[in-house]
Amino acid sequence: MPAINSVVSLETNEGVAVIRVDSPPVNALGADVRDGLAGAIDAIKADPSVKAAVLVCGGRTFIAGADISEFGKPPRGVPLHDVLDAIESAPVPIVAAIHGTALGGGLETALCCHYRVADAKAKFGLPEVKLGLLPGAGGTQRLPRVIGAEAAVAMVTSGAQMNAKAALAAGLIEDIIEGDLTEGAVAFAKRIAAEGRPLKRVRDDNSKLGGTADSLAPMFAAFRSKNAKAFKGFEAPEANIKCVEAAVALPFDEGMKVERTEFMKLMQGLQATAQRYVFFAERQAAKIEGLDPATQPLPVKSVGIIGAGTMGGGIAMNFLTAGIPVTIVEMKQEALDRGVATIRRNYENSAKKGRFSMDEVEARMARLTPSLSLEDLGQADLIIEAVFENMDIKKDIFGKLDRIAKPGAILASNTSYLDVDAIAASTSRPESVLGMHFFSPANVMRLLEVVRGAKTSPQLLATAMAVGKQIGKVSVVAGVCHGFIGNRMLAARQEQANKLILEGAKPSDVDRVLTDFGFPMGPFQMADLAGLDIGWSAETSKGETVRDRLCEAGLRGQKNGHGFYDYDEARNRTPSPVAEQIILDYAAEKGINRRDIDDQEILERCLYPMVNEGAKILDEGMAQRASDIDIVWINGYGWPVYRGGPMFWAENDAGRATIAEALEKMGHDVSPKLVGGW
Ligand code: TC6
Repeated sequence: MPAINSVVSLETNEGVAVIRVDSPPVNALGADVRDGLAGAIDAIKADPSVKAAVLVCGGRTFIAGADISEFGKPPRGVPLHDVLDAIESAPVPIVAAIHGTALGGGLETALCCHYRVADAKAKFGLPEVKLGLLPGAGGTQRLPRVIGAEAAVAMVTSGAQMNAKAALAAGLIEDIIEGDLTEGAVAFAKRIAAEGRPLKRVRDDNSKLGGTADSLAPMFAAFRSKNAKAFKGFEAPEANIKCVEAAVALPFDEGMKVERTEFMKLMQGLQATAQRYVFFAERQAAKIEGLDPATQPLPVKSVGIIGAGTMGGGIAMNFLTAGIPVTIVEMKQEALDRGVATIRRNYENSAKKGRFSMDEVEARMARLTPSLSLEDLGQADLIIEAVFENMDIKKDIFGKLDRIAKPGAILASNTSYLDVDAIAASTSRPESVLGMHFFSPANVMRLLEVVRGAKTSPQLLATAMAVGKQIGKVSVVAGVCHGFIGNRMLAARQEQANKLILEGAKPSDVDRVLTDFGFPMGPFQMADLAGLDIGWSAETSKGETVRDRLCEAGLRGQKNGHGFYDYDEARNRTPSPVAEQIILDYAAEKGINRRDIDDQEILERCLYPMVNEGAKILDEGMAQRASDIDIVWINGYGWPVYRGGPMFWAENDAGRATIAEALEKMGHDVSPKLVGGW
């Protein structure tokens, strides 16, 4: 095809010009693509033989958006708005031919074309909100003019994708093409040219908005209040809503000005910087430093799981859902039956909510083989142990697995704290052993810490990371240390939280400060939810900690309605006077002087030591990079994504020097990396 430049080509046959973008990996709208598109439109304008054009992409997807790596850098090439204006005002109809994912600037480009067709698997979305932004290339003004303001506001504030069938029903595309997409789109273009169909410019058509500013005001108000909790702390959703309101209330060009202003505000803010950072950090986390590029992950076609409790069952669901057969082993029939029944119930509940069919429930359950014998795991490619956190039990199991598992099988422990090297030493093949630490509920939480032992083979590590991706997890490599990345840092926060309530802060103060910061819950709400009696027993309790005393007084957390908080039937909570008295008595007994503690001190004492621990993790090489730590905290512990993770926050918001100085004053041992940078 004749090239316009290195990534865009143009070829005209029988009056139809085909503009083809080929810019791997995802045809993002970088400067070359924009220049090429502008060049192609100029060429079409100059060629009177062209009666219609098709815009199509090579590779795995239609344009997947603006090139995020250009954001925040000096502008290059033809601006996107100029390219889109040129497409929209072209003298002949342009048909977008969409496959893969038309996202962000990609969908905005398609919305400037006069017609849109797609293959049956195509998906459409404006995910800018997930980057702390809004679709700033006319998306907030054009989408409502195509699918209506109500559907558009939901789409731009969630970033959710629409499939081809729904897009056809919503009027976002004109046709679904069976067979070759380019051929189908060219045939479509010829037809509209022959029929002399008009150039449909989305900007000129207000008929689908669905109402006026007045008539739609209650819809916007209801939308805001329904989503208030989900949008809390985020700046981008409200900016997106304002723009869709402007699309309804104002002429197109005026609406575009509102969109521009709101876009620039977001683009210059810290939230968008943080969310963009997280986008790349997540992809970076998948990469193993120093891995020989020739290393290929091994195929994992069957999985064994030891333990059918909450963790084991949740872990099993990941694989069953991804189509991988699982053999799940328990010691007693009753526990096995209970575990299998829980998996079935979870799937049935999802099916009842309409997420998939009952047939799908049966298909998933059919991949599950319950067993009472470890011997049944002999053929599994990957075996994950998810039993009680006890080193002796784990060593015993791994000793047995060493005898049973086939050569080359991955032997993984779901331990959250224990020494993976010591577990590996109980086998004759430590190179086959690693940690796969899932987070509860394991079928829901996105994080997976893959713990690399001293002797773990690089190929097995690569396989575990690939498996994580296959089951939809965000996987992060961690080294062997107590609590790995996440729980090790959590312990630093918990230590301070426990001290704060003895020194004068209330548990509800600590929780409030952290939820105001953006965490979904604070440490004491979390303790109540998990159960105060985890790891506690009446026989061995020595009343040494506040938690021991709460348990001794019968407070167990949410499960019995009493913990740091009292809970009513609807799980509304109020601070527990019993717990408060226990804390006061404990502090008095230990001779701790109570004082007023302000919110800033709570925040600093909870978060600064966490950052310090993160820096020590880097000092020791227990995480590959600071951004991996951020990915752990965002995906496993509810760190607000718009604050970019603890290490990003330290670097770009709180300030490393400020944190180091404060920690010094608090008497902490400050990490060299916190002072010198990571
Ligand atoms: C926007 O459009 C704003 C418009 C307003 C302007 C005024 N830019 O995810 P994968 C890279 S905002 C640059 O592993 P998948 C990615 O880093 C944008 N690079 O693949 C990775 O690079 P690596 C709105 C990008 O098949 C490689 O491509 N659009 C971009 O699992 C492969 O990515 C979005 O937010 C980009 N836009 O999923 C869409 N996208 O190999 C963001 C990807 O060097 N992208 N890369 O690590 C996605 O959601 C997914 O990448 C996907 C493909 C669904 C397109």
